Amino acid sequence: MRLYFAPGACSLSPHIVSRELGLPVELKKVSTKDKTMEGGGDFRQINPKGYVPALELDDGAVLTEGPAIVQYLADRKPDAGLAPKAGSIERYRLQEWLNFITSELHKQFSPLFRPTTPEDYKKIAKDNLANRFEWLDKQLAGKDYLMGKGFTVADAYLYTVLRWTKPMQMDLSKFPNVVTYMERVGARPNVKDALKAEGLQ
Ligand SMILES: N[C@@H](CCC(=O)N[C@@H](CS)C(=O)NCC(=O)O)C(=O)O
Repeated sequence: MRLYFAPGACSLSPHIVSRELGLPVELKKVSTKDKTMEGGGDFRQINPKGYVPALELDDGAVLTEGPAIVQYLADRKPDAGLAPKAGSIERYRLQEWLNFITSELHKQFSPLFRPTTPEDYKKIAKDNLANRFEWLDKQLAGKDYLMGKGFTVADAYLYTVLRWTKPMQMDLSKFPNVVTYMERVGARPNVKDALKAEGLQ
């Protein structure tokens, strides 16, 4: 399998998951700005939507959309427990988290990275995010990970997205459970390895 990624982007989530599962995945670096790929080529030939992550399977099929990719990876090694069994209520809880992260967090961050976004709107987006962090902080009270004791693919995604608070100079200190959570996930050896492989440490 080959994972198309950009350092520190949302593709870090499936990258972490592949390492946590011990699945061999070749990394292919993409420029999200001009859609070129390391070694040459136009990334839009791989994913016409032009964004990472994209996962190329061994039969050449390409899977896109982070929440789908991480579940696909987890289902390759179900015993690892990175996603509950398909059809179980716990699996829907995981999907509830993935959808929250993608729509309520990830896509609120996206305009903050665009130089064309008006400053007034950036402030609104940051305030919306702070409201979500307040709720998230309560959910994390007394928990090691989003689903309880065990690390799941939702944690890989949440960690990836919350890392963006740093470049956006968003203060998380008002959310102590979120801060502790970030330290806990960041201390996982596979997470450290993924950051290192993306040149982020
Ligand atoms: N809906 C997609 C969104 C992916 C996305 O926003 N990717 C960003 C990096 S975090 C990107 O590649 N942006 C470049 C672009 O949209 O042109 C998913 O969840 O996978």
